[in-house]
Amino acid sequence: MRNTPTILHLDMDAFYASAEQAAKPSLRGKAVIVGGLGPRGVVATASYEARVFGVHSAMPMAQARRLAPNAAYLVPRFGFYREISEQVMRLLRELSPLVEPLSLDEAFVDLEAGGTAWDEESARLTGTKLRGDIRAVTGLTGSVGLAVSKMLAKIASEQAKPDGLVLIEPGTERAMLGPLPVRTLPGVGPATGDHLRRVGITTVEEVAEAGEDELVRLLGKAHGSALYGMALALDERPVVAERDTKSVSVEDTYDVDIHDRVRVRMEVQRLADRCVRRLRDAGRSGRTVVLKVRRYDFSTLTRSDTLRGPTDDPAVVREAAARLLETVDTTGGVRLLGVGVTGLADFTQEDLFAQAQAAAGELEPLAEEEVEESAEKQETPTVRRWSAGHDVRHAEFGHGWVQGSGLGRVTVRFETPDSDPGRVRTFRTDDPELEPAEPLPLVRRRPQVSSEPARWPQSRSGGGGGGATSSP
Ligand code: TTP
Ligand code: MG
Ligand code: MG
Repeated sequence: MRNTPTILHLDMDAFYASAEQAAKPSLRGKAVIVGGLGPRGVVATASYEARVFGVHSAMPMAQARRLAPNAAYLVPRFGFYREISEQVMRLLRELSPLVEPLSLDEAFVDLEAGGTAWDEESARLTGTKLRGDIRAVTGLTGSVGLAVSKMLAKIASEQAKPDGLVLIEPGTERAMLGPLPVRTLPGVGPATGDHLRRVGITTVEEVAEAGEDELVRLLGKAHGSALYGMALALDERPVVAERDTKSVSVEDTYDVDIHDRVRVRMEVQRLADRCVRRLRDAGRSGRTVVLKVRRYDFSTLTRSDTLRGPTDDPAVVREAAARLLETVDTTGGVRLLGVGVTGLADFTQEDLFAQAQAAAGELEPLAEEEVEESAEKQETPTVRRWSAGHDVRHAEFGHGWVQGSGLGRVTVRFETPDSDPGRVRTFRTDDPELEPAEPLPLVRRRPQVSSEPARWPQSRSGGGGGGATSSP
């Protein structure tokens, strides 16, 4: 493990909700809740103003409405968030070739590998500048954690929220971790947390005191040892750059959550077989078997296991997937299962990748999007549907967004990211002057930067900072 705090973790603040607030001036400073608005809908996220009422991600939407009846309720716009995410990831890649995105709003960056930080001071400066650049380019805030390892950097960015930066000074890690609840450690979900609490372990310090043998007895070999290591702040996982991931995977979403453990096991076996068929069809083999489980509350876990060598043997993949399943608590029910094989074919370079994947075995919040998105589409009847929050354009009044609709009427608020809060007007849903529109950029590029034609900010890469992007 390195001894400089040069691993950076960035996580955007209340990402979807902040993006909506930036797009809609009338919602700034207000409670905003983004998520599925259908009968099975859950909260994707809530603005910090809405969190005051106790609303949080993965909560059933009905409950959120009871807690915050006056909040603005919006349907997510994944394409829009993805564009912002790409802007953020571009900024990160200017800091280092080693950028590991974990989801749309979150990534690790190895600053040392990029030569952009080598000690505490340079790390802090780089993190501060990054926050300014993100603000300037996207109009949004992100929180930064800096530490000697991925685990600690992520804990630091959590502590920095919202809109802050926390650097964990080398040497203070264990003292800092000690009093924190066990749930802070990656991989400790509600089930493991409960399990540990029942034997009197509630803090990280108590995990460390319990000792490895005791934890292995409680949680099994893999999970127990891993947890013990984390409690001692040991985390050797490297930041792994995204590569053109060579992988094959299959997954199924279930109409009704599966509760029966036997049935879950059967489904995993089925998926493993299907995955291997795809693998063989492509004439490939792979070393790392990945299991994905989305639970009733929308929490999504990914577990992976790297084999000694590449395989396309159904029995081997099935066995690995089954083993991974045993590390996941599914008592509340399962809504999606997936099995994948990665680290395919050309195993010349893939060792590092495979190792990191295996070491990771961590939360992968990716791709909640896809599911919700398709659920959304299925609901769409042939009639025009005006989803709350989506952009529209009116021939006379210009750009706005749908504030609500029903009973043949749609209410639109006319405003843009750089306008003042706008006025509301109501139309018939079939008004020919009203049409769906694309989201507008959140930050208008100022056309006064030297003689360069207006282009995406990219002048920042060369050393010494071209100055174009420090926040106002
Ligand atoms: P998070 O980074 O977990 O949450 P957040 O950015 O909304 O808030 P913060 O980081 O400040 O605590 O997730 C990023 C986005 O992913 C979030 O804005 C919405 C989406 N998401 C879901 O759709 N479902 C979920 O259960 C979670 C946790 C997030
Ligand atoms: Mg976030
Ligand atoms: Mg996140």
